[in-house]
Amino acid sequence: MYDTLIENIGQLILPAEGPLKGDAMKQLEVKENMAIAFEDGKVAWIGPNEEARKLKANERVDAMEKTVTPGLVDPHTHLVFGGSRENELALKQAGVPYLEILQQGGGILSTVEATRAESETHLYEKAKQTLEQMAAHGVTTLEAKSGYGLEREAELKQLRVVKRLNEESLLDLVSTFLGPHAIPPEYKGNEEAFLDDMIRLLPEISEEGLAEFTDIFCETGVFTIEQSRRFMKASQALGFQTKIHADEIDPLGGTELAVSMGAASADHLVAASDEGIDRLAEGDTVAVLLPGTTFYLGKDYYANARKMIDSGAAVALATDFNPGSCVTYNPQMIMSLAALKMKMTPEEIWNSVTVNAAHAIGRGDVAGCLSVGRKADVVLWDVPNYKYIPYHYAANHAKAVWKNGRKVWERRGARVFSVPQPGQGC
Ligand code: IZC
Ligand code: ZN
Repeated sequence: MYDTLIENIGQLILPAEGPLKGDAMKQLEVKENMAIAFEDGKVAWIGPNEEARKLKANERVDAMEKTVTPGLVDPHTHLVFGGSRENELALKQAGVPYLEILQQGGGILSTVEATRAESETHLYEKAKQTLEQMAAHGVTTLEAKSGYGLEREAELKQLRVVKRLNEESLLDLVSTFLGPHAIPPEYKGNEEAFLDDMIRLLPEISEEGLAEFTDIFCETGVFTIEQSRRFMKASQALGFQTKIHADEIDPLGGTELAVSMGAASADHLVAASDEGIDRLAEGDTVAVLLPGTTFYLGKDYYANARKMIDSGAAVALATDFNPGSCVTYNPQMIMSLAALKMKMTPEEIWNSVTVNAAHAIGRGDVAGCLSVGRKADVVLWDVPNYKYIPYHYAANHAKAVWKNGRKVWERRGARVFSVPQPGQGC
């Protein structure tokens, strides 16, 4: 007797085990007329729909010939923060660049002020609501960064929120310490001392199990290549895996640095050099692309996903959900941008939000693929086929979402036709 059986699946999407590099990203196994069963939180059976009829299950779900995929993995989010930055929209409209807003003490630094001022409980409650929305959009595993504290207590506060969300929610969160995210005003002109402070936090973060990864914003006016290398080395010496915000705006060479340091991922890469892209193809670093950010910053040039994939790199996609440069937690929107702005194919896109996204956060063995024995992290989409989601943009196509075999979200239809009023009968 299975716990749950999803029958009558039109298309079941089964990404191959990864990480998938280059041409391997162009393949995607699509099986028609299928069924899938869960038991004890794991996938227990996958087979043709006609064989499912004789199986017994406590709950039977009719997929109505729609599409089923692994739960989405979002490998780059700034989930926990105080406040919001809608006032910066007018500055953006006036053409003030993102880095200039930051130099003026706004941008990341305004979120730092709001985050420092928030209680841990408030931050938790706010992030919890976002997490629920992420699940509603098909996300079952995600990465979450700190980086809006820029001082010991406020950084630890954010990391404790991520830890608690991981323990108390059904979703899996992977925690990243992004202490070197900006230079706080009190350290202006004293960047090395600030970096030293962030490095001094690493042992405590490691001992308390508050993060698995570290990250640094390597960008003009923020942290240099040399500072990034120093931080990554210090992180690795304590057993952290590393990530880097690299070559987002200016081509500093963060992509090359990431590969040479064996980073798990290099993220953004809009301005990555040809040399950097060649290095990605040779190395094990996953390129995490964030087209939602390019879109939101109003830029014309997107990361060169085509060249990366055609050269042999492993590409993943993420939302970059944050209050300043990408205010969406909907990976389905990112999938449309990947298709329209980066010319990625539907097969490449699905591999980028599942198997490769899982590898970018060290979860390739447990997330992003579906096979017997793996976690039952599954989404039933209200779409006829997998190509439909990038095509029909900015909607939420998720119909039901399971995490470890438990339904964490289900769409309830709007009541806009013939709503029976109490006492009126049906
Ligand atoms: O709050 O602006 N790029 N960090 C680096 C961000 C964007 C987040 C933000
Ligand atoms: Zn980011």
